[in-house]
This record gives sequence, structure tokens and C-alpha cells, in this order.
Amino acid sequence: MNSSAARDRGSARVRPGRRAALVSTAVGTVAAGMVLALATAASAGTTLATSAAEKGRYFGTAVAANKLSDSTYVGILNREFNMVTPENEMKWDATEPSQGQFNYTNADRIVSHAQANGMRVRGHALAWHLQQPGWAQNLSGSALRSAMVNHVTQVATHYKGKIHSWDVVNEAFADGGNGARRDSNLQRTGNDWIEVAFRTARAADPGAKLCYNDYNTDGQNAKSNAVYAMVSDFKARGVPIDCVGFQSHFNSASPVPGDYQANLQRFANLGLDVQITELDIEGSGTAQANSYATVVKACLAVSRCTGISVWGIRDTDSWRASGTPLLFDGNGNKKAAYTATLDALNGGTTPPTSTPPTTVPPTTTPPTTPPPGAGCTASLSLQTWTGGFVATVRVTAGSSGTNGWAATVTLPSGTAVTNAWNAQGSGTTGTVRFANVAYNGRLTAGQSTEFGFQGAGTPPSGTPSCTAS
Ligand code: 9MR
Repeated sequence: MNSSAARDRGSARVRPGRRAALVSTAVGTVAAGMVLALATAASAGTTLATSAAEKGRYFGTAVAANKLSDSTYVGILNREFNMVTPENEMKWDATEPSQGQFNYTNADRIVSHAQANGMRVRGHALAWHLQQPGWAQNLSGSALRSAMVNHVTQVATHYKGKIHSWDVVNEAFADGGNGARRDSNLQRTGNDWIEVAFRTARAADPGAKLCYNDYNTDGQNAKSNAVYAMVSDFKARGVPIDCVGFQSHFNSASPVPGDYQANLQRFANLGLDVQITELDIEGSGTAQANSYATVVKACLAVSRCTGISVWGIRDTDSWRASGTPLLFDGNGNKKAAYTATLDALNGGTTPPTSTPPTTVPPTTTPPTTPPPGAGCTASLSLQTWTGGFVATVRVTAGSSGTNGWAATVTLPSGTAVTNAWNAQGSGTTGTVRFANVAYNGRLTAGQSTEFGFQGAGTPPSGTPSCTAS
């Protein structure tokens, strides 16, 4: 029995009802107004990843390594998501089954799949009271503290440069309204165990964002207030923390709180990112769809809410399968909740999936020189440490928008790119050209997207050049 299961006790299970049928728009006669509407909608994405990317967010899912041989599962994964969280494969019991003996086989499979398909990885989780190997459960005091530090160092080092965000510490606060830390073997090593884990993770992988992750912190309550106080203290004392994850496991007994957005915003106001990390909402039909839309809109309304991950792909993949809490049914079909999620990501303008009109717009000869303000611009921000850096490049479309773009960065002599995300790099040294990937090439006028890369050596300076197509 774990705390998650305990959390479920007493929650009324919503029986899966009949899913709302997906409504497809029939295109009949093609009126001029319809053509205009389609042209407007064309800037909206048609998958969760593309639509989220157009809003500068990622859209992710938990992935189980043993499902990577399921073609339906992988088909949806590759089409819809650009962030993956190993559901169990990076946990302590999986990665260090015997003390000092590390096994990355299943986690590496997920990371390889992500890298081969242009997705990023949320690491989950370095220090947690659950899913500890037996040998760790039996340790205490300084022996356990040393084992934890070694575990964080080894795992974060193994995945250095490959992780977008790490859940460094998971679920360290108690339920029950008094805002206390959860009692656990890790907590009993001393109250500073959390900051020690964060400092250790930063030293091992300075390029990863470091998150605190928890459940039942989605609205303002005693537990989220306690996390807020800890994070405020960490920021004040310079303990390295970059993000807070809100798991967002919802059901009828624990629905999306009315102050969800306000709670995300107050954490963002502390000067860190917020992420929705394990979203699932039990239910069906319109009610479930509306709840998903509420969550997406809340994230989009908080500029530092950088992404949303659902906790599985199909209902049958869920740890709470009987609650049908996900976006795809057991056959891999899109549910009403999917459509509502995509629609919310698109700001209410999901493009029609029906056949486009056959009317061909008049062709015009493109101008040989771009009009003023066309093209794109790029800006660079850096996170540096001795011997390396992470660069984030923001690409902004000019007045014509883009169908594709490329940003060029000139690296100092001796510096090399070791890893890039959300863009395809050509070369690793000297002048490196980063072109858009499938989901972020199309930008409307003034719209921005970000890509990043990690480098070894001296960081670049100056403004990257940008060309649009
Ligand atoms: O989805 C995970 C499930 O397969 C495991 O059996 C379970 C064991 O604790 O953990 C589940 O994932 C949890 C996540 O790691 C942390 N937040 C709560 C999730 C659901 O329990």
C-alpha cells in the first residue's frame, strides 16, 4: 500500500459513461467566409505537442518502457507528445537495485526513444520515500544520507545533458492539514535532506531544471502553503531550485480547485517555473473534457507554466485505469477530453479535420526581397557554469510569420554543442545552424518559440542571426 493508494480511499469512482462522440465538421458548400475561417484556423496546431509548442509550452506523458513495443501506443506517443517522463524506470528501486550497482536499461530505452524522436525528458524521481530498494529502506541516519547523495549524484550524472527537468524530491510533505513534512526514513536523516538533494543534483547536472514535485498542492491549502514556504526559503538562501511540479491527479472527490491558476501563479511569482507533471482526471464525457480544458487554460494563463504532462496515454495505460482518466481510450481513440485539451491549447480554434475546400486561392508572385519586418529575429539567454552552459534561443517571427526558420550561433573556438532540443543542429563547433523541427517551424506574425542547446566550453555571445522560410 502506498500513499497514492491511500489517497484514493474514499474517493467516489466515476463510472465510465458513454464518451461524447467526436464531432467532425462536414464541409459542404465552400463560402468565402468559410475559406477565411479555415485560413485563420490554419495557424492552430493539430496535435498536443504542436499546439503546446505554438504557445511556448511542451506537452508530455508518462511512458512505460515495456510498452515501447506496442505500435498503437508508440504511434500516439510519437504523434502527440514532445516530453516524456519515465513512469517507474528512473526511480531508486529501478536504478540502484543493489547498493552501488546501477541499472539504467529500461530508463535508457525511454531516453533513447525520446531522443530519436525529438522529445525531451522529465527525470522522475531522484529522492522519494516510496519505491526505494529494500537495502535503502533498511538504512537510516548518516548511512542513508550518504546513500541518497550517492544515488542522486550517480543517476543525475548518468543522464547529464539529457534531462529537461528533474523531480529531485517527490512528495515530501504530509497530508492532513498541519503543513508538516512527511515522516519518512529520508526525513529522519535531518530536515536539510531536501536542500542537500537539490545541491547534489545541481552539481551533477547543472543544465537540468530542478523541481520539487507533489500532489494535493494544486490549490492553496496547508500542504501547498508549506511547500510555498520551503521554496521561498530556498530562493532566499540560494538553494538551487528552478521549478515546482503540480501532479494534478483529480477525481470527483478531489476536483480541479477553483484557485488552481492563482496557486500556480503565486509559485511562479517566487521566480521559478511551474509545471503540471502527472495530470489525470477521472470521469468521462463533457465533465471530464471541461476539467481538462480548465487545467490547460490555467497553465496558458501563467507565463511561467512551461508545460503539461499527463500520466499515461490510453485509459488502459493508467495507474487508475478504472477511472478512465486519460485523453485516449483503450483502443487509442481520441476522447472528448482530448478534443477539449487541444481546443484549449489552440485558444478555442482547433482546426477542422475534414477535407479542406478545393477552391485554390489566386497565386501571387512572391516578392524577391522580403517586405520590411518579415523574416525572424533571435535572442540568446545563458545559464553558465565552469566549463559549460545551457543556451536558450528565442525565435520571434516577423510580420509575415514563418513556415520554417533557422537560427545561427557562432561558438568561440574550442566550444562544442553537446546536446540540443526543439531544434535540429548542423555541426557542433564554429558557426552552428539550428533549424526548426516539425512542430515549431510555423509561427504567426510576432509569435515566438524557444529552443536550447547545451555546450562544453565558453558560452557564445552576441545575437544569433535568424532566417525565415
Ligand atoms: O504510475 C506509477 C505506478 O505505476 C506505480 O505503481 C506507483 C508506485 O508508487 O507510482 C505511480 O506513479 C506515481 C508517481 O511516481 C508519483 N506520483 C504519484 C503517481 C501515482 O501513484
